[in-house]
Amino acid sequence: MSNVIPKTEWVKSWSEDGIGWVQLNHENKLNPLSAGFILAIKEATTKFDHDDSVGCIVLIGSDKAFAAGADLKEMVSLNYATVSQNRYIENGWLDIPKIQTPIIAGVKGYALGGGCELAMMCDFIVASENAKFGQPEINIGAIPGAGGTQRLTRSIGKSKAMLAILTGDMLSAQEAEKSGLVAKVFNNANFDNSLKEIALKIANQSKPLAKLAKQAVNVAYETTLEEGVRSERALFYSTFALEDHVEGMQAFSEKRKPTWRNK
Ligand code: CO8
Repeated sequence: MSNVIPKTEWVKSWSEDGIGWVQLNHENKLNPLSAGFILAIKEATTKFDHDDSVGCIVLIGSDKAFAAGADLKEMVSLNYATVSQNRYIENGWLDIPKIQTPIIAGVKGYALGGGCELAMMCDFIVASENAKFGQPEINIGAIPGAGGTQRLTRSIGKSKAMLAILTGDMLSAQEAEKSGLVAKVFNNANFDNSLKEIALKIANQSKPLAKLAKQAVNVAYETTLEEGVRSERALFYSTFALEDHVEGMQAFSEKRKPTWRNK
């Protein structure tokens, strides 16, 4: 597993109207996540994070699955020494939450195990009505390892997270929306357009302002309320240093739409 080569052939990426699309496109439509696959996903998303023309990244899978978890055909050959020495769930995985550009997970079908964890690393999840979420690792002799016990608990609370993780049962899209794991569910026919509409709205915001807003929300995940409010205030003050702050204020008083300069 050392010297892992990114499996770039399993990732399709393109940009359009300020949106950077990254599609998990494994020959197995369940998108099993191997070490090389996650590195390729990291490369594609990081590239868009450094692209000034992209204001929103969207991670999508196939109609059948966002991703059905770690590649069990790869995992079966691993042992304690190889996973710990080769940093199995560090290379690539730890880079996705560091992306500064807003990033949405668009989930159709299964988001299980590492697939659910990858979706939860994005800023929010939009799901189609056929989506299914879960951390079924307990059924295959493991437990979640890429943040599932932590992010799912923070997202849906201890009781529901315990139920999902200890039974391995899946949550429907509707349950996931009701419990706060998913921001919006759209029916299958409207999903692609609705996801694009949300991404477009974000991509058309001032890019530095969107990044500051994302940073401020993420602080809520990491720290106490007092510390979070202090951090938010400092970030809020920093918006006054932006040309886009002046433009936003002027546009409001002149009753027109702002023209963002992204400065
Ligand atoms: N890895 C590798 N191959 C898989 C996986 C997987 N996770 N899931 C399915 N496949 C393969 C099947 O073996 C099958 O292959 P083949 O045709 O060669 O027999 C093919 O994909 C189709 O699968 P099914 O016939 O099972 O398809 P169904 O539509 O009947 O069922 C399910 C779909 C429900 C998704 C079912 O395949 C399933 O339960 N898969 C396993 C899901 C799972 O347990 N995921 C958790 C994996 S553990 C994990 O994610 C740990 C995370 C740690 C961090 C990540 C580190 C990389």
